[in-house]
Amino acid sequence: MRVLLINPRFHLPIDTRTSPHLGLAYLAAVSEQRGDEVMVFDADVEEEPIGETIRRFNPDVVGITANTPQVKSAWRTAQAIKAVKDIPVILGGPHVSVLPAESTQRPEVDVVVRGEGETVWIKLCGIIEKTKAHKPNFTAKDLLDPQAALLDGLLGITYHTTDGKECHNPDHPTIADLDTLPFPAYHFFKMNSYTNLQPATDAVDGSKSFSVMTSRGCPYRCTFCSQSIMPVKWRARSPESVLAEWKHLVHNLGALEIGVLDDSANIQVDRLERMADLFIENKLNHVPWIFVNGIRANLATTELLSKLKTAGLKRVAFGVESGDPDVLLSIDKKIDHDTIRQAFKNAKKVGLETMGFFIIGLPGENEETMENTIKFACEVDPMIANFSMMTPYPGTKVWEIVKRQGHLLLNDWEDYVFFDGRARYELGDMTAELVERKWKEAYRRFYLRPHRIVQTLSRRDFWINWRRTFKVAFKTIFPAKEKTELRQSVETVAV
Ligand code: B12
Ligand code: SF4
Repeated sequence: MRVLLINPRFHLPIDTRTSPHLGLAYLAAVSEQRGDEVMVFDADVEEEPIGETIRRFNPDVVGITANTPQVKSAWRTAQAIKAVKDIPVILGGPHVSVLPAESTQRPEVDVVVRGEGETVWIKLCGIIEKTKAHKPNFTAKDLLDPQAALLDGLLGITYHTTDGKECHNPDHPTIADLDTLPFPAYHFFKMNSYTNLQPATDAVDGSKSFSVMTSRGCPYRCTFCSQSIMPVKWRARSPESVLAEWKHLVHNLGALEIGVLDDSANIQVDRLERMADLFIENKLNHVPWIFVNGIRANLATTELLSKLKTAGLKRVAFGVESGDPDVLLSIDKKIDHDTIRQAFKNAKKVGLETMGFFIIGLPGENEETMENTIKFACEVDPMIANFSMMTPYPGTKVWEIVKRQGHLLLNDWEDYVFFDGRARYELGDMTAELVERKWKEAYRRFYLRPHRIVQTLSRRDFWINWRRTFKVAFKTIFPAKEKTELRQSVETVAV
């Protein structure tokens, strides 16, 4: 079968980086393994209108990924496809996994695959292929025909039959052994069109920068986190499987940096230690790698971090979220500030770069708690501090709290991003004005401290990326007057 996988276009309010979509890379790999002819259409880097691609490639089935701000673009893409050819259009990804029926009740969407996608996708493609073989004039409608009941037994999907009945089949079990998955199929992506995901090294472009997932899921349930796609059960690949992928990336694809995307990479410390040993034994530790997401601070010992550094780790991130003890307790992060302080100290002691994630505007916040977060960020002083404006994604506890007690200021999925400087809701005394002011203040106060400015200006990658960095900063955090002054002073230094 000809299979088309799509990442629909979505522009964040700031100029972010573009990297190949790992979920689609896995789906492309399992489709290829099944014997399908695969094409990936990443609208972020494609020039051709989707209708043209459909005419040219003539797929038998289309899969579209959708997180919350992308879902409307996914629907528009599905409409454009259906206008050319009535083929099955399948949606998957974080947003539609939580609100599947919202999509399947639309005529342009046939089926939603909920959660981890590989197994269900393959089974669904098998059903479509088999039906097509017996029915030369097959259309997407045949798949949803209640008489034919083709999808009745397929777990993990939601669809509306042609007579309008919503079918929400039970969840599909997760993949028990992640080592059985093929490596992500990057050869279907236009690798030269990407930037690196989160720069670990200077001036490396997307064709040499790769993402790896060594485990899936997270045993925690922080109230703000959209953990809908992957279940509570944490599953890890064996160190040997990760090593094999690492070798493939370095030796076959020429990787110059690697980002580990796990939600909770260090749940099993001995697994990470074994991985580190293997990287060292196999002389792969010259390639720098980073933890893109936070690792658990309570398990970040000096011994572990030091071994990981020898294995090539360059940067480690910790999800701090709040500097206020009560707010930290309320979000179920199950960590305390002393543990976080110690983790940053350990990382700095062994010479790792550090990154901290902070949130402004969690439920229960007021000026004082936000102030505590800014102060704590300055105290632990990571090399990169990322302050997110709290955005309540569907399926999270915060979403429920805001719906019940607050006043949501958003009514368009395309606004569900956290970098555009606008508050997403008001709750009790927490007004939009307060959240927006403190969010901007957080960036200004953290990055405009004198020692911080000196540190930033002395980094080579800052000078390589300074135009982009300033464009982002101007667009997001600085008021007009400061923008002009800052631009003038930096441009004077830069020329
Ligand atoms: C890396 C990452 C990014 C990268 C994206 C890189 C890329 N091109 O993919 C960057 C930094 C750019 C990014 C940005 C954003 N991200 Co992000 N990101 C992640 C992260 C950490 C890993 C994604 C990943 O690779 N997962 C591993 C793969 C295997 O899983 P997957 O992509 O979900 O795909 C699987 C299933 O979902 C399913 N599936 C997915 N698509 C499809 C399609 C079909 C047809 C089928 C059948 C199945 C299927 O099958 C796949 C294989 O099992 C996730 C957290 C997480 N654990 O997933 C957050 C996450 C996806 N991001 C999230 C958010 C909120 C964002 C932003 C909106 C944040 C912002 N800035 O405002 C933006 C949106 C950007 C955009 N343009 O749309 C949320 C999404 C919540 C939601 N309801 O939408 C997540 C879940 C984090 C969280 N826990 O809250 N992100
Ligand atoms: S924020 Fe991190 S620790 Fe908390 S639920 Fe999400 S992935 Fe797990």
